[in-house]
Amino acid sequence: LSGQDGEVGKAQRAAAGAGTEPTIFSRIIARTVPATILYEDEECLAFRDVAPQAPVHFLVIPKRPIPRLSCVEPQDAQLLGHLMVVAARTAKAEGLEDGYRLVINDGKHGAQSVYHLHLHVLGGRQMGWPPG
Ligand code: IU
Repeated sequence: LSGQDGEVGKAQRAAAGAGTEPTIFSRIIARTVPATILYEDEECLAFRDVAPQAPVHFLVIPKRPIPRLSCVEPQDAQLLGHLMVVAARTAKAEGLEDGYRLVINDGKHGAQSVYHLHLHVLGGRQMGWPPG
């Protein structure tokens, strides 16, 4: 689906209240909502996306609820680098030796629907370019 009925419509509606309250990802971190967790340390969590867009699709999130990439500050650089290292290590553990795609959606035009910063890692099939 696309437009108002699909992911983009959901994302556009989510943008209206962006970053004002805790999201479902805070509940996944707190284990009050179940998720298939692939990796965890003090700073971040990696878990499978509930609506996978590729044979392997997981998210890497900071435990600190940064709403979106455009909110990050220079002092977040180490954390952001750590998220990418965890993405790469978890991709390797998932067997993605032929490569994968990293995606960060930011805000309305980026079609972000959950306002807790997350890296998407997608793999296990050939990706196209450009993304939609
Ligand atoms: P986006 O970049 O904000 O559009 O991505 C949010 C993702 O979070 C999306 O791929 C959802 O399928 C995924 N997700 C999830 O894995 N578990 C949930 O409970 C919810 C969304 I809500």
